Amino acid sequence: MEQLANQITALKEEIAAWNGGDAEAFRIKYLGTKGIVKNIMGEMKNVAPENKKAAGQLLNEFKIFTEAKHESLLQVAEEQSTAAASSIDFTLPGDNIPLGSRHPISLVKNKIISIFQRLGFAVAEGPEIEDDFHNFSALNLPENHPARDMQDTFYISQNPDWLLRTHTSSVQVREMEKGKLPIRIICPGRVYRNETISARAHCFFHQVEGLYIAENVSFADLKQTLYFFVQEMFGSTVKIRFRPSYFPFTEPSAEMDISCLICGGSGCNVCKHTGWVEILGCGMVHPNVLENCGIDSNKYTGFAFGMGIERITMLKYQIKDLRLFSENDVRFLKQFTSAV
Ligand code: 2NM
Repeated sequence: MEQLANQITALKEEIAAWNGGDAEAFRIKYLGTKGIVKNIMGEMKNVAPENKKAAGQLLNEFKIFTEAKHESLLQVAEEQSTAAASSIDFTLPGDNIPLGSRHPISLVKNKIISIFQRLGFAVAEGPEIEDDFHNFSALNLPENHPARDMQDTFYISQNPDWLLRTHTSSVQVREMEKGKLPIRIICPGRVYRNETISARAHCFFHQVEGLYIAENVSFADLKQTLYFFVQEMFGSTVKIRFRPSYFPFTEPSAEMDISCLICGGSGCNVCKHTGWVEILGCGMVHPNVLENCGIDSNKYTGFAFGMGIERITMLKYQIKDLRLFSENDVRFLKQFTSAV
């Protein structure tokens, strides 16, 4: 009993002398679940029965003493932090945060959108993870169709039916399925291909695809729409030409070229001395696609087109390497501060 009293007296001196401001360290050392107070409480079982009452009082009083010290340490800490806060001068000017600029892909994408919006096209968006039907089968690309080889992509191991979309046509399939006609939409977005990365290819890029479905839509409507687009995009002197091509989702299909912006058509490195550069693919929507999406192909016709935003941007700004778009080097990005 006397030993316990001496021990408590020594501890109280030690506690009274605690000057460290760290209230939490104090709590852990004395009041924690493995702390000194808890520990010394365990001594009760060694006290003789006639001394139990006195020892209990002593220990209780020690506990209250320790808790009061902890309380005062907390209060000191609180006062100090209030003092620190009130010493902040709110009238000082803030730090400058440099303003970024739009990515060239975004600038060109927004320009394309605004041109088509003036022709009455609405913007439609959809998921980047698609199922096989919306990305391939509905677009007249059934399983084992050889044209699927040109659009190898990344598959989701969780479900073999899921993949990263290879074009935004999948968004157009979703719009056609809704069954609300006529449809006049453009679909900007990121798409994926399983390609070896180089200056001219990447495993992802950005597209804008367009779709117009109504009664009596013709190839002449397609030509006029795209001619308006390139004049707005590249200037009124630009010329266009169409070359026959093949896409499974359109018939007939065509590739559209514009006269070379660099040499004006006389021949240079950019146009490989042909005077023309390819900018997009297009065609009349295949009747199978319309039917796959629940649209009566005897009543409705439509045109569609698709272009790579990177390609248009490279032409517009004379950018030679596709990889620059995704490296995020500020020295590259800050060159595109003004709107196109
Ligand atoms: C292209 C070229 C030609 C196209 C077709 C469709 C749909 F959904 F209507 F079938 N969407 N986009 C299309 C047509 C895309 O990209 C080079």
